[in-house]
Amino acid sequence: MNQHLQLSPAVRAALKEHRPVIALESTIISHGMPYPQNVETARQCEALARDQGAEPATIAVLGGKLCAGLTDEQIEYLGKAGPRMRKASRRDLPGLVAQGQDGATTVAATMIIAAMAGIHVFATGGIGGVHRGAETSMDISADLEELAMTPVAVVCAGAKSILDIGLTMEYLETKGVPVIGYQTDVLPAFYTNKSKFAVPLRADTPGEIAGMIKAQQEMHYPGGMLVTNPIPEEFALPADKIDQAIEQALEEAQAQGIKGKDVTPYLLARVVELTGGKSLKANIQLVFNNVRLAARIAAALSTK
Ligand code: PSU
Ligand code: MN
Repeated sequence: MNQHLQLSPAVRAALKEHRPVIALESTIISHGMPYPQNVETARQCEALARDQGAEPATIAVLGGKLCAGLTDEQIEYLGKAGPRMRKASRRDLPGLVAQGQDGATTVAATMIIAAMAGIHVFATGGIGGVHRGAETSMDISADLEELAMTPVAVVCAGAKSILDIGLTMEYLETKGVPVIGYQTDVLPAFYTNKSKFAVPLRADTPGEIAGMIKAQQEMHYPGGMLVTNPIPEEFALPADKIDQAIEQALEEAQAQGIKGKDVTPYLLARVVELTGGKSLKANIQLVFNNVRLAARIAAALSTK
């Protein structure tokens, strides 16, 4: 095992016994949602995974250790710190490890640590992507590069329109990342269950997706996979309302000169304010939905 990795006893045991395990990220806790809903959601995700028979491995860097499987206290610590916590993506890991520091891991960093631990399935809400205006800002999330090189299947609710969804799909195509629509032919758009973009590949059962992961593993070439899972209809937000809030948040971010790793957290928090908390409710429900699917994929994979 990698010397920097620290598995919780429960995660270690589940991996050893080849039981299903799913990774969960921690930037969503510190930067993706406000306190205390962030901590409640993180704990409920863990409970939901266990209900479905999968061991949850929430991932973060703590004291320079790459931790997979956190205690309730550690989750509380990340959630309370909120945006004061370091947001840790791929480029941040060597510094945090060498200096013995803490960081909440993005999708990219969580994938790296999950892969080191031998975890193949990961549930989150939304991934980073190509931002609107990227042709001048060059703001393209490291999450996309990670999907191209690290063998973890990430279950998300599609790309949200704070990103340029079309360019994000083009980028994933260039990088050779399989994008799968779970029970859908169109790419879901996070708060809404439809976008105007087609998904390249559809799968209707967790077993089918597990089969694709297995095939990818057997071919031994680098890369992960993106599974897009539409938000359940009853929790979806009306597209025009959410788009209006996103437009306004984007304009404000630009006016205030928000850049780099601060862009996504700023936009998410502002959209929560502008929708009077409705986007947060939808966000929580879509994460639960992704945890359920990831657990079922991990269960199917453990029998292959
Ligand atoms: N999208 C969300 N919620 C989140 C994030 C994205 O709806 O919490 C977080 C994830 O951790 C993702 C990161 O990996 O933001 C992407 O940040 P950036 O765009 O700076 O790479
Ligand atoms: Mn960025």
